Amino acid sequence: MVRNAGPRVNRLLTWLNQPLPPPPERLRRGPLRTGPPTSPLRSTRLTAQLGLALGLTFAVCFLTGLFSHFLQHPPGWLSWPSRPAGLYRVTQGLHVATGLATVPLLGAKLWSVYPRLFEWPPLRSIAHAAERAAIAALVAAALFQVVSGVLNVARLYTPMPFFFTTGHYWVAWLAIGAMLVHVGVKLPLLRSTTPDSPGRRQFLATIGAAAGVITIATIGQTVRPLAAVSVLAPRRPGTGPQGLPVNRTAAAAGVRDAALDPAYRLTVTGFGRTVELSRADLEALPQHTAVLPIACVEGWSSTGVWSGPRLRDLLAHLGADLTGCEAEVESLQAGGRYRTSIVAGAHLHDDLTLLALRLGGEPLALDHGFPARLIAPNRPGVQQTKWVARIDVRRAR
Ligand SMILES: Nc1nc2c(c(=O)[nH]1)N[C@H]1C(S)=C(S)[C@@H](COP(=O)(O)O)O[C@H]1N2
Ligand SMILES: [Mo]
Repeated sequence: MVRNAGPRVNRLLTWLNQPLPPPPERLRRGPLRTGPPTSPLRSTRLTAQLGLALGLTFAVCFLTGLFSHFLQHPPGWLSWPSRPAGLYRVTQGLHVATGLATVPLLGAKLWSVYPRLFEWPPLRSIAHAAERAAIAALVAAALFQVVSGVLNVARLYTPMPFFFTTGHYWVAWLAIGAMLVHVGVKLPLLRSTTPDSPGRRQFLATIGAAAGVITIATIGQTVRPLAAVSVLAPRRPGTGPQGLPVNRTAAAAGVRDAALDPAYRLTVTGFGRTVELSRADLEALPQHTAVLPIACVEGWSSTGVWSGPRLRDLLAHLGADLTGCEAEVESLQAGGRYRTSIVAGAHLHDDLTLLALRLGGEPLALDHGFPARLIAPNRPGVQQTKWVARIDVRRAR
């Protein structure tokens, strides 16, 4: 077997590299004949250095994105720590910031290589066709990630005929896989000795400045001291009712009447028992204060001073041992993707996990989840359920 492998591999390589017949000459029109307008700025070195920067932003985006995905869809075997309390705020802020800084880098990189689209003949051999197909997949996946991410931050869902989270997650694997192959093939070019382009440094400085401007114009959505200069940030810390931005209002969620109804009761169930508590009952429990951010997956975050009973004290009403349990927190909302969330593991027992009744010392604003909302450390905003109506405790799967 092994002895025969050499000749076989050679035969395969010969087959892959045999010249393909050129396509008919009449297809060779426009830029396929003349090539696109050229620029002396392009060079292998420029393309390689842009590639290095993109490799870095992609890696940070991919890892922080995986973290966000697994916090939101925890596999059964994995239990996330609830501390550091602000960890998710940092990782998701980085995810969105590096994603946005990718926009000018990717644009410059594509500009630096696009004349190759007009190579003739377009496919020289099967090996050449495979290489071009791999690059096409990488470009498509990278553009998809950047465009869908920006649309999500801008909350423009109409152009996306798929569920953003699922599409963005699976295409991330495609992008990172294609990128690793591409890096493997092109790594030697980083040390390339081909002639450099004269304006490379200035061009890189301009692209770097563009990335810097985008970062400063948006990072204030999570870094409060920069909020004033972040003119492109869709949400800013410190704004909105009680100094906190609102993601979905009570009116949009269709819960206004139910939330303001004096007959409101929180239902806590589990282990065959059910307890009903009015807002006055909740206020009579020992109150605790937690300084915690809402850290939205869209990249904005803002700290609040929350107070209310601890979730674990509330569940103690069921009179059962909570070890190995999870709680499903349900809102008054009739539908919608974020009407429920699960609290499990360290989060269930954490001192800072509250059923908040107050924000900044005042009763919660209706849009922040009155009469009661969940707030827990190191957790994405989508899981900080507002307008809580019911908590179901059960053994974790
Ligand atoms: N019931 C319910 N709770 C919810 C949501 C929702 O749509 N319905 N949105 C979530 C999202 S995506 C975020 S970022 C936070 C925002 O909380 P805030 O509006 O109080 O800032 O609430 C979360 N809680
Ligand atoms: Mo969110």
